[in-house]
Amino acid sequence: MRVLLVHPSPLMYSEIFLRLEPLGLERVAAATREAGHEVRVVDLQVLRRKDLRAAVHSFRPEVVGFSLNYLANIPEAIDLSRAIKRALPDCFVFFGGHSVSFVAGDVLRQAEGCVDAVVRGEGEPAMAPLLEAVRDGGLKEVPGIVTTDGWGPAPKMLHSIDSPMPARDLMRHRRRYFIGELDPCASIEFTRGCPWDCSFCSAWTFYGRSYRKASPRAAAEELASIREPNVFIVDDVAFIRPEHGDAIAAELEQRRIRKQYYLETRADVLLRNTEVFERWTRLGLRYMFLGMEALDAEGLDLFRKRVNPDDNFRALETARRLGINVAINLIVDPAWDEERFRLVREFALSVPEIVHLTVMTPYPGTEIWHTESRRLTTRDYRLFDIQHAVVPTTLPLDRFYAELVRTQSVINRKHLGLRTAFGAARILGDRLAHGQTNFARMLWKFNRVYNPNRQLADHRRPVRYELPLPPGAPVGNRRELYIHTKQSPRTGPSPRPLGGPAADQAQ
Ligand code: B12
Ligand code: SF4
Repeated sequence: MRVLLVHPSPLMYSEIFLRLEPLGLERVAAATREAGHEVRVVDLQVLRRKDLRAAVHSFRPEVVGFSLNYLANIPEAIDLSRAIKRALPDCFVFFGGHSVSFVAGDVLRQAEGCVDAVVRGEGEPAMAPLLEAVRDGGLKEVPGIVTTDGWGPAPKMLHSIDSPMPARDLMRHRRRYFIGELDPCASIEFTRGCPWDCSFCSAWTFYGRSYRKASPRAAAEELASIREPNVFIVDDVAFIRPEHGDAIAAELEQRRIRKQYYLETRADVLLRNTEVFERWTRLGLRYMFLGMEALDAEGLDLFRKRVNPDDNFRALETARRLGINVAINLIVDPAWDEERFRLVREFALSVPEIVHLTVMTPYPGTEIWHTESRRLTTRDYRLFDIQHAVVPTTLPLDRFYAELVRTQSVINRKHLGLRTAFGAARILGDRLAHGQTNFARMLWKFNRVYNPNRQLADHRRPVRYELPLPPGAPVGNRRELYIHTKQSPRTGPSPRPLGGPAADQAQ
């Protein structure tokens, strides 16, 4: 069959710092191709709407699948599906990906017939049975499927993440993927899942708290096949198992592969497995994202981060000693007042690291979606991008955004000041000389995008699609939040009709 896979547009507030290849969709594309189908991919992060229209008209897909890892992209994907159905009424349109897996039934209802199905969970194992069913019938039997007729069997999990290898060859404009000065930048996955259970995060609920590792040889072979000099390791927490990080490093050393790497990890993992990170600095590890989340013990307990402030600060010292550039994430609680923002600015200016701020947001699939007692002030999907406040703020909303943006720009000025002093000009010159303009654009765009009035105005846009209401009840058994469970696929939730607005959360 002719299958077109689409990744939606980038979210405005993250596009400044990064734009990365859609690895999940590339893996879904690879599984589709392996099942004998003809596949094309349109990534709207780097292509325009008119490119999608052109692909629909020239390729005339029989099936179109959208990747929806981000809630904020759901309205865009529904509108695009409607347009595709208008152009090709017989085309089977479906959604898959992280976030849509938690709100599948609601999204189908909101799409009013322009989306035929949502596939929950990992996409690779679902593609062959799905396409067979689209052609020959039997949709209800596809693992992970949800249609307006009800739910199919539980989603299946990949046995090994070694294959299929992402179909990177299908991506146009690969040079547009970058993260900060790593421009251009590819992505790779060494492990899948996370064994922790932070209350604000859905990474562990999606994978049912499972954790899988690529074999070191497969990981090294994949890295060897990547042309870009820079690589973002997408793992939720890199190098949890030191022997795994070491084994991949050994394979790379043997093959003499050297690139520059960016990864995400936790403070306690960095402290526990320092030698592995040190070994990776010799292979090119340059940047690290540390989810510190809060500066005090109370905040860390609230997010069930299972780490203490001392470990966080010791981890920063360790990273500095290893010469790794660190970006720290802190979660802004909408309850913060001016004094709290001032303290955060003071902290951010006192450390050499880059401090990144995200606004505490209850998402479907997280525990706080169920337990957060503050009422949502909006259910507009587009505002669930962790840059907007979706629960009541202590400060009036305009002052909250003014403080947030002020803090972000103070931090950004510090960052740019440091980079100018220590070589941004050189890096910029080097990238431009190689025709890479992503990093330069990032430096110029900040003030245009980060603007309190703009953020406030985002709340006033007419709303067409809304998130379901959170159930607002304590979570009895946390396994009920999982998308993937360790049960056999046949014993998962049996086919059932679509329920009321909170039906997906009850799942
Ligand atoms: C890497 C990553 C990124 C990369 C994304 C690169 C890209 N273009 O896709 C970067 C760093 C850019 C990023 C940015 C952001 N991210 Co992010 N990110 C992740 C992370 C850590 C891993 C995703 C990944 O690549 N996994 C590996 C691949 C193989 O898996 P996958 O993409 O999930 O794909 C599988 C399934 O989802 C499914 N699937 C995916 N697409 C499709 C399509 C079809 C048709 C089908 C059938 C199946 C399917 O099958 C795939 C294979 O099994 C996840 C956490 C997680 N563990 O999922 C957070 C996560 C997805 N990100 C999150 C957030 C909040 C963000 C930001 C909004 C943060 C911010 N404000 O800066 C931005 C928004 C970016 C944007 N849209 O413009 C949240 C999503 C929250 C939500 N409910 O919307 C997550 C869940 C993290 C979290 N802890 O809460 N992110
Ligand atoms: S925040 Fe990080 S450590 Fe916590 S559950 Fe999510 S991915 Fe795991």
